[in-house]
Amino acid sequence: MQVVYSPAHLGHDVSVETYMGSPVPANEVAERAERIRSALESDGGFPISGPTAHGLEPITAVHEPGLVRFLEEAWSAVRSQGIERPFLSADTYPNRSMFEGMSDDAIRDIVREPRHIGGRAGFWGLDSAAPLVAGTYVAALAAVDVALTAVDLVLGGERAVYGLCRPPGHHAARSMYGGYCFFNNAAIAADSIARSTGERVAVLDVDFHHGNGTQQIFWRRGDVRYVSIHADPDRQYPYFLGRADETGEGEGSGENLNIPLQAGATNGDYLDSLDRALEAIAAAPGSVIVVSLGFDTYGLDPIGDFALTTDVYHEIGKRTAALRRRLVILQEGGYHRPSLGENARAWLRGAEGRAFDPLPANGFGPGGTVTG
Ligand code: SP5
Ligand code: ZN
Repeated sequence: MQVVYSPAHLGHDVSVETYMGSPVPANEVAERAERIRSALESDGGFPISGPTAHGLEPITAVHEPGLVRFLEEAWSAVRSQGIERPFLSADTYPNRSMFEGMSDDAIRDIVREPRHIGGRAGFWGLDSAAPLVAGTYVAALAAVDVALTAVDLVLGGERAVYGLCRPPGHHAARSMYGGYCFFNNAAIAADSIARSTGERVAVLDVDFHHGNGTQQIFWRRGDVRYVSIHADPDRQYPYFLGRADETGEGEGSGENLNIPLQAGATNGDYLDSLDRALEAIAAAPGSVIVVSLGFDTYGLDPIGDFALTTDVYHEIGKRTAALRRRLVILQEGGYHRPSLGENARAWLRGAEGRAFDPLPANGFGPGGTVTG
């Protein structure tokens, strides 16, 4: 299987993020993508090539131009405003209750993007745990190019291509970044496929977290079906979206399927949900699936609470490919660094119909048997 990768992600790296206001070791670090790249290189079956530049048009087809401008200017504004911090994170968010009692018209007239960069980050940001640094914008642009190059290869005849996107994308909405995501790589890919083929597209999101950004972008669209299996937002980020009763509106009515799962979800629980998700995808026409692939469902993930094991990723890839649609597979989260390479290799080999073939003595945590 062809792999698309760009070293530009290396410019977006941090050692610390904040969790509920306190500094904690960063989760979404450059080492993640390097672990995956090196495991795929060692496998020998995954030729890696660089992305081609696709410009801003496919990005602004999905994202508000003001968000793009903010991300482009943010780091130089941090410096020119004399803020000596290792990364940018919001100071103040426009909580909706700040405007309680004001009409929508009044809000539109009065509330605008401020000049202070800590306020600007609050205006465009979802949460305080998505640090932005000097190389973030260039890395985020490259991740989109990785996704769109994977799209080109698939539309050019490849059956499945893996885009090693970093930073990830599925929490980024039309006018919002957050959750370690800046541009929504999968949504940009799905929108681009829908526009260039005129076909319907499905997004299958198997990251541990709900892809609130992807859901928001396609909420009213009938041409892109979004199906996600994730931690119940009652207990996990992004907290405010991801429930089963969110099904879309207007032309998008019935096109959004959320499958929330309980803490401790096992391989068997997950495969049952996957079969439901795949049924929903098979029920709509279309020949391409965009996969938002996260490994934060792994049992040892530091921020997830599911119990999946490496062998189940092979099975998930295999069942996804069994729909016999073309696959644009894009990397999202997954934070247990030692297992990332093997988990990615297992998933992608499963999708290709190759045997699991785990590396000897390279199991992490409890072994597991696929059930269900
Ligand atoms: C792409 C992706 O996976 N984004 C995830 C963003 C999660 N942000 C919130 C992280 C909350 C971490 N909770 C730590 C709990 C430690 N016990
Ligand atoms: Zn995630």
